[in-house]
Amino acid sequence: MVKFKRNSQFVKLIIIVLITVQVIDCVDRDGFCNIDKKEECSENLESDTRYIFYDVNPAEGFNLRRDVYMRYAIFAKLLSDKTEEYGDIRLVLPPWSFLYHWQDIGKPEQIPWGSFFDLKSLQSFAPVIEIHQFFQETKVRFKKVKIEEVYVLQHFPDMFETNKFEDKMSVGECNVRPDTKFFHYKNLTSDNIQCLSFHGFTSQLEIIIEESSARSILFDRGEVALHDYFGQKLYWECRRSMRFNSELVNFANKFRRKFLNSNNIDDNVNIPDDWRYETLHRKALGGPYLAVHLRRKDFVRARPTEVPNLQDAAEQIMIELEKLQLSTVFLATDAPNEESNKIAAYLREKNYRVVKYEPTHEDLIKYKEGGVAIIDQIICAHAQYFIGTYESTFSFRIQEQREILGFPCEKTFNRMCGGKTRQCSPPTVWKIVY
Ligand SMILES: Nc1nc2c(ncn2[C@@H]2O[C@H](COP(=O)(O)OP(=O)(O)OP(=O)(O)O)[C@@H](O)[C@H]2O)c(=O)[nH]1
Ligand SMILES: *[C@@H]1O[C@H](CO)[C@@H](O)[C@H](O)[C@H]1NC(C)=O
Repeated sequence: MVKFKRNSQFVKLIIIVLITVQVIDCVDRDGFCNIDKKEECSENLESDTRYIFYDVNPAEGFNLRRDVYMRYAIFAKLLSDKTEEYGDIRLVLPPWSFLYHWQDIGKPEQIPWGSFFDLKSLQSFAPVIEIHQFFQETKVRFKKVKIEEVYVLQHFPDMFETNKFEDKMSVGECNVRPDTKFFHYKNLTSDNIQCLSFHGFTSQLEIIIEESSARSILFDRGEVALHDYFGQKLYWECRRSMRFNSELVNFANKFRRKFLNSNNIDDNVNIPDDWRYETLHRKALGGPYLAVHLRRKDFVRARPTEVPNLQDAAEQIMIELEKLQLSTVFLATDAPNEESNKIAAYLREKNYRVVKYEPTHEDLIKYKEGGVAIIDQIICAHAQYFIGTYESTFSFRIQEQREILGFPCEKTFNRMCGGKTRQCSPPTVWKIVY
């Protein structure tokens, strides 16, 4: 993302300083420890455990990261079916820090997955662990852990020029100078970092696992590798296992009861405690409200023809409320308050009820922006009818949730239209598969 002006002396100097610092940093010092030197590092490391790490381009948001998780969870699940060949596979979950859209609080928070998701449920699909469990398992008598092999995935520069779309990978020159510290931990590093030009599916990374004897491998820029099973049964199993943290679910359910007259029994969205017992049905009714996810901020600039202006958004919402014979809209949005207040004012003027979840300061500290986003998503997922924003991964995750809950497709795959005509193609329908 950062572009250096090569002619600037100052930048050159900075680069030299940075390189020098990094070279010094790579030198093996006392206290560095290699995970495979078992005697030195750890008494508890089980001998055939292999840790797979992945990370994602820092510029990617929360909801795309959830999608990248699925690629690696499925990958790890399939590898873990081959214990004979690969040993005991564990996928180490990348903690959440410095997310692009989230407020920068000046320090990496390293939020564990359990804050947002139900870890047990994730583990009932794939052999995933939190990074603190990895630290625990590799523990004592050393200060730094080296990941034995790091592959920074990158696109082939010529991919779109040559149109050679056959699958391929090769270790080569790095397009971007890679980091030597991982997940913002000072004590997690590697002296074996390679760039892997890659075009293909996550499953093809199995070749690396196969040919390597490393006990810890990190795939950085993991989003470069694509889904193998997009939209298929395995994809949906993985997606269904991504149950949310129960505190967030309880909070959202309370909110539904209190402000939206919505509960699972009346809404007919009761799902079993364990995702593995879910079955296909499309009988969900949802609560007596329309839910709208209105993505604004960067989308207003990036997709001007797809995102309506505020008055237009309000008018589209009114038309839908009228059609549905509903009087309440739940509005989920990243818009600043001035904007969402304007929309609400248009609607209230016409006697519609506008409900928004506005987290208190305590909510934000407790649930963080990710938790707050999930609460909004849960509430949207339980509405009688949902309208999302074109090509927003935030909206996609809500649509998936509604597929899991069993809503008829036509009540889920709808979007706000931009432009004057208010006519736009409907979103792609990704139906759940069992
Ligand atoms: N609470 C809340 N947060 C939102 C909403 N819409 C967007 N956000 C925030 O804005 C961020 C950006 O959206 P994401 O969908 O995660 O980012 P992304 O992966 O780049 O996806 P796009 O929406 O496709 O940009 C989210 O992570 C949320 O923190 C919303 O309706 N409610
Ligand atoms: C590395 O640092 C983190 C936090 O700073 C700590 O939780 C973890 O235990 C450390 N790991 C090791 C192996 O010392």
